[in-house]
Amino acid sequence: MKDFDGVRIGLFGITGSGKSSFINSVFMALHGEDEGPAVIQSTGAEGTIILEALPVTDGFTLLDTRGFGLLGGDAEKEILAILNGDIKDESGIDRDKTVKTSLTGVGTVLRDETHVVLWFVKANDPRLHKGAYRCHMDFLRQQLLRRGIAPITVITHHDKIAESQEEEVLAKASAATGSPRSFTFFVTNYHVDQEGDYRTHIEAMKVMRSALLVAERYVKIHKQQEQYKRESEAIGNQKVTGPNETVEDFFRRLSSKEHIPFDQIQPIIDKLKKEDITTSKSLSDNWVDIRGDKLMSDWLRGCIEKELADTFKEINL
Ligand SMILES: Nc1nc2c(ncn2[C@@H]2O[C@H](COP(=O)(O)OP(=O)(O)OP(=O)(O)O)[C@@H](O)[C@H]2O)c(=O)[nH]1
Ligand SMILES: [Mg+2]
Repeated sequence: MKDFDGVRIGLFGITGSGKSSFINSVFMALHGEDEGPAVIQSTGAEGTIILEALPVTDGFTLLDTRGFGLLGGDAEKEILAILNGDIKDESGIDRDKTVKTSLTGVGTVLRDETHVVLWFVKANDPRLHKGAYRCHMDFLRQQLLRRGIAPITVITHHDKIAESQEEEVLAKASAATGSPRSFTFFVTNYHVDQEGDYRTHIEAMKVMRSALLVAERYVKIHKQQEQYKRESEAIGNQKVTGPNETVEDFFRRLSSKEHIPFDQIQPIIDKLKKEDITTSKSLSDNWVDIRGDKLMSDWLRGCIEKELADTFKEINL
């Protein structure tokens, strides 16, 4: 792709959760180096100070971010700015200044965005066990959902917990970040007391394989949305947006407006067609019967309702 530099993988998580160490684990596994390029925390010193973009190969870049004590207004905004591509590298962060970024992710440029999120959690972090972590993640979970980004959770410090605790830690971490179990991984990074071995390599590579799969899917969907947008702009006013608009066109419009991945919508379109609902007008007429359908999340239901109301507002007058 001409307008595309490669996949951008964002690493996020509270300070000390092992983001930089993980980057080094990846570099060591891929390039056989004795140490990686990322700056690790040491006693009395801060870890990652700024955002660091570390190209691993031509195809992908790891974005090492500075962790926060706990998530809050500024931290959330900074993460959104990195997700949106409004902060692309170390030159972009000045914590004394407010970053301007879109809350909804509208108007972002695909090549600058973060295409996949690795969320780092420390297996022995007491906040995970007290449930504080889950509350703090609420806002970001919603934001990632809106953008169609499925976060991958990396539970570091695997060596610090007993095997009997694994199940509980896995359940709590995946609930906090919203990653399914299949996207939640344990990792023991290289660290001072323990030289990494082949297990660290394998764990790091498993995470990277999933990250690249998720990123590929994200980029594909968003490319497709950009193309739909261009096409519908080209067709311009010729497009029927009134009562005869097809359900496909209605959902295509909604998908590019609200950044909804089209594959979340396709099953709904298929079902509507089976029920002979082929235009946005018949969707509107039959909405009372359809709105309870389990294929729709509450958020998507709200978006459809709003769009139907907007579409038929003028006609009903
Ligand atoms: N035992 C153990 N220690 C680890 C592991 N991963 C990281 N560490 C140690 O945890 C500390 C913090 O690791 P970093 O990689 O600097 O954490 P970070 O998330 O990059 O921190 P910030 O840059 O401040 O956000 C360092 O002392 C690492 O050596 C692990 O899997 N097991
Ligand atoms: Mg760091």
